Amino acid sequence: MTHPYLDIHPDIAAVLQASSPVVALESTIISHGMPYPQNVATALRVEAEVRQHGATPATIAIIRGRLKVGLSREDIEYLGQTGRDVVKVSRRDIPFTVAQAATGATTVASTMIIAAMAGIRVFATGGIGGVHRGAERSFDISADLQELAITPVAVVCAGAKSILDLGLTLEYLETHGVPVVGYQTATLPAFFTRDSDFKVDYRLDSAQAIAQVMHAKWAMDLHGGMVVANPIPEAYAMQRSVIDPAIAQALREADAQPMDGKELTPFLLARVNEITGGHSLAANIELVLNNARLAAAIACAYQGLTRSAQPAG
Ligand code: PSU
Ligand code: MN
Repeated sequence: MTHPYLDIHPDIAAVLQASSPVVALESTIISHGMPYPQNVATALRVEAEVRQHGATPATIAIIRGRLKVGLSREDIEYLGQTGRDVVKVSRRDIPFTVAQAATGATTVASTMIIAAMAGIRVFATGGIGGVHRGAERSFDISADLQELAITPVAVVCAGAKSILDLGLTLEYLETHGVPVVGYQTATLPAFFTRDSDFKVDYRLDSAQAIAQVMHAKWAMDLHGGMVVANPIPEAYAMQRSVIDPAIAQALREADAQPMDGKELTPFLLARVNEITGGHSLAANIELVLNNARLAAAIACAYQGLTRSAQPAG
């Protein structure tokens, strides 16, 4: 749990020491996933939601070269205000950001790495990266998927946005032995919508059942993570007839201009937000809060299981 490059906020360190539940949260969703100032407000609300549901939130980023588990309000405000000008840090970028004492927002992949270093097993976000449409030509496959293959953290998300090729994303995860669990659903949710044309691997209906699978997986040293796909609450779900054309338009625009690998996802996220106006942003915020609640419940259940598995004394 200690590491020369790692700064765990003292409150979170105490909670981890006591084997109490902690939920990791990422920071690229703040800088690159939502516009300011809603991104900052949402980040703070998500932390509060985790707390209200019995776990301690740990928002993760790299601040002046330190791997931070638990951000200050100023850190969150800085990441939100600087937005897409903040460096987006995935696995590849971590050593450079650290060596150069720079500040960067962590993606799902790099947040998983830092969470695992700190001993945190549950992580809540909005959507994960995946295999992009046209990947057979572009080779654009998010490093998030490879991270899920090797790093032992359960990622609670609302599925993946259909800016991605959902079928190929599932195939990739299957190849790498990453289970995709549907929470109270047998179909893969597609972020803004509760379902898609694809099935999840397993449907589980309670946080306890999900925690039992995590516990079994890691007790057997089956390395790697898990995707827990949690559909957006019915009241905030969008119509496919609204969101699909917006995504199609954003993809056409992306096709028409040269773009660096890591710029594509932030571009698509921002354009979909702009094209659909406030509607998709409101949906986005609600699904993240919903994931924070489920992640907190899973973290509580998981800690209960690890405690009872420890020998008394
Ligand atoms: N999908 C979203 N919102 C996000 C992201 C993805 O709906 O904020 C962010 C996450 O941080 C994710 C990253 O890890 O984008 C994936 O980027 P890439 O496709 O370049 O790997
Ligand atoms: Mn990519």
